[in-house]
Amino acid sequence: MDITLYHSPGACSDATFISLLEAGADFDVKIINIKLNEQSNPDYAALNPKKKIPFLVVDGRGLSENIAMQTWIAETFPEAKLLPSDNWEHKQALSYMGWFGSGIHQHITRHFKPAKFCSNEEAHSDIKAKSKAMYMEQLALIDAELSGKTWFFDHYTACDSYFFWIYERALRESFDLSVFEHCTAHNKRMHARENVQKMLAHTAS
Ligand SMILES: N[C@@H](CCC(=O)N[C@@H](CS)C(=O)NCC(=O)O)C(=O)O
Repeated sequence: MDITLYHSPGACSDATFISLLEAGADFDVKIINIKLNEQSNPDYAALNPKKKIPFLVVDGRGLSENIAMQTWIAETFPEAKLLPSDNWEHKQALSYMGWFGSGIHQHITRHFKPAKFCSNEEAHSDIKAKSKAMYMEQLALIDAELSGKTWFFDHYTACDSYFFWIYERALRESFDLSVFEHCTAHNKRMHARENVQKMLAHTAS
């Protein structure tokens, strides 16, 4: 199988990258640096007209959306157990990842780039304040979910890979997340994981 991950270091493709490593997949990484707006380059836009990262190409076929990629990785490499086997827990895992992707990611994006959503500069500080408050509200819910747990389920899953990025990206917006003790402990455990360190080393190189 020929697998290529289109990745921008620090973007939500970090989560896909970690899960591919956790799965033991043999894959190539192609860097599309969103800080340089490379997702808008004609060659990349032809491949992924959504002009977003991550994008996964498997044997010539492309897949967008982190939740779909995470599910594909888990189901293609079942021995890694990246999704729970119990039917209800499996759906709970999809629910978590759907929440991360559509219920939380957007708040970080609005905080990072308010100008993308509103041309009135005077409103930007308000957008930032509100998006930060909405992010923090969601994190409080996740903190409660993680209470007493090592991972989202009784073993490591793709949800842990994905949440790592949700937490880390907010740190780069200078959000003080120390109030969320269970999320913070989860982040520490993630940093101790070999595959997270490998992904971060790839980013740094
Ligand atoms: N719905 C997509 C969102 C992907 C997304 O927003 N990626 C960001 C990086 S974290 C991106 O490509 N941003 C570039 C842009 O919006 O121009 C997913 O879940 O994979």
